[in-house]
Amino acid sequence: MILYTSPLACSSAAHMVLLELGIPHAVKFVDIYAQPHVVIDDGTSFADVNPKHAVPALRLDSGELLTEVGVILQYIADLKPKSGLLPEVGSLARYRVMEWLSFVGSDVHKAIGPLFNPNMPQIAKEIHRQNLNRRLTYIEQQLTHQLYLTGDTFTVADAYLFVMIGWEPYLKFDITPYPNLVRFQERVGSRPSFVNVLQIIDPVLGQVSLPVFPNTNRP
Ligand SMILES: N[C@@H](CCC(=O)N[C@@H](CS)C(=O)NCC(=O)O)C(=O)O
Repeated sequence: MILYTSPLACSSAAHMVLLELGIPHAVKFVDIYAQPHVVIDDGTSFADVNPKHAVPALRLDSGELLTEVGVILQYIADLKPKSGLLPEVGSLARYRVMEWLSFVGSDVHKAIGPLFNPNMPQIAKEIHRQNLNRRLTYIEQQLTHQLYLTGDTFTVADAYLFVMIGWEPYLKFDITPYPNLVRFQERVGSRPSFVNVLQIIDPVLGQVSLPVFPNTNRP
């Protein structure tokens, strides 16, 4: 299978989980900061791969394309059902992970995403930051008595949240008021799968346009 991903993007969670589970795969990097988005190694149009124009996209061995972070994470985890990254089908524990995937996807990810837009008025960014802080406060409470979102076991939902809060230094939202979240970030960031993702994306970082990420572009 082939994972279409972009350095530092939400798709890094899928990349991390593929590595975590040791699932054979190829990676194609997409410059989502170029308009239109291009697949870096061959310069082809990413729209021809995914008409939604977004990473992650997973090309399955059957040739079909799977999209949407939360679904791709579940698909990958289900390839190694005993890994514990996603509880078994039908269990309440699985619905808990899906509940978090949905919350991180719709409430956290989409509160942060607009902060990347250099044309977004400050007042609108402030509203998004307030919404984000409300959600981070909830997560902080959740992490008071447990190591991960659903308990003391790392799941795909943790990988997704981890990548989201990794955007913090670039986007001028601050997680230091949330000590449990900071510890969560340290804990997940020390997993070999994440260290491995960083090593793999390092040479690619210079090849993407990254117009919004650098601190100089902070709002
Ligand atoms: N609904 C999609 C959204 C994914 C998404 O927002 N991807 C961002 C990177 S984190 C992207 O590719 N943005 C480029 C674009 O939308 O043009 C999902 O859940 O996978």
